[in-house]
Amino acid sequence: MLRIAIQSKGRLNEDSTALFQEIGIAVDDSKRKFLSQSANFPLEVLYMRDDDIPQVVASGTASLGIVGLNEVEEKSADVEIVERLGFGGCRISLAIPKSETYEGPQYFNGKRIATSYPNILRKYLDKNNIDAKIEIITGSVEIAPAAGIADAIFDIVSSGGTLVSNGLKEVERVFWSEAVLIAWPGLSEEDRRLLDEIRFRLDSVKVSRGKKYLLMNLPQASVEEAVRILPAMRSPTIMPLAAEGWCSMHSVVDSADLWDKIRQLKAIGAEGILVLNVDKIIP
Ligand code: PRT
Ligand code: ZN
Repeated sequence: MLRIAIQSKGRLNEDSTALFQEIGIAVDDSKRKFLSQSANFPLEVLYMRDDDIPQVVASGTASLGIVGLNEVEEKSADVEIVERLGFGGCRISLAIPKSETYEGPQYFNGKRIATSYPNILRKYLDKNNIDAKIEIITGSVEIAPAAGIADAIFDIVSSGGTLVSNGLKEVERVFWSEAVLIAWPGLSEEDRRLLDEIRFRLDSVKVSRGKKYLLMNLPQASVEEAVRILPAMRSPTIMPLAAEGWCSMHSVVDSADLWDKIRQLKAIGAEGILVLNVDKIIP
């Protein structure tokens, strides 16, 4: 039985649970439970605070975990980073009161910096030969300058709204993070096999993200041109229509190219174009 630790509540909880659903693993939500077992996959979900996840995976108490890369880095956890999951994106940045003049990292010499990420900050300061004092604060770091506890902060930023509403400006972006799937390096052979199955399913979800399925009617004479416009995975599917000289063509395209492709296809006579969402792609 594979055990995976995920955040019990907070920013990563919903996306982590949704990911199980996308890869067809049924799990209860965490509202009442600490531990729950999947009904259709040999997987047990352990719900906990994100700060504790790197450690329980490094010790093998859980075989897998879903957590922000920032927590893994801060705890220097000895875990395998299996996959980036594409949600929970953020950065950890240095920010100072917006009225201050900033000319470079040496600004921080002799300053006090409040943060919940002292280890990542320490590395950055050492690398840049900056002598600053780190004030460790676990919550509401952004109020530290106004409260006189520190001159600057080193904290997670995503939209930047929190900094602005606290009269701060972001001056150095130090660390980029997103949610990652992590694994205990000592996994048994059986657990590794289950992890491979999870990765296989995750990859099919990833491949299908940002893809659209296109169906259209096309004059037979335009098929060659349409194949050039729509390379698809191997080649587009073409089926004859009852109407003489027409066929139906199916293909998968990147969402980013969708409107460009539609314009080109209309120009060669495509009609009745249908655009559908793609749930999974198994290469
Ligand atoms: O209770 P528990 O310890 O499990 O949760 P937590 O309160 O420590 O963490 P939580 O749920 O806030 O965040 C979990 C993870 O989400 C973090 O470790 C990051 O990997 C990721 N993440 C992504 C973020 C953000 N975006 C984010 N914006 N974590 C925190 N924030 C906070 C930030 O601290 C600041 O207060 O949001 C504010 C800034 O947001 P903007 O949009 O105003 O810039
Ligand atoms: Zn936390």
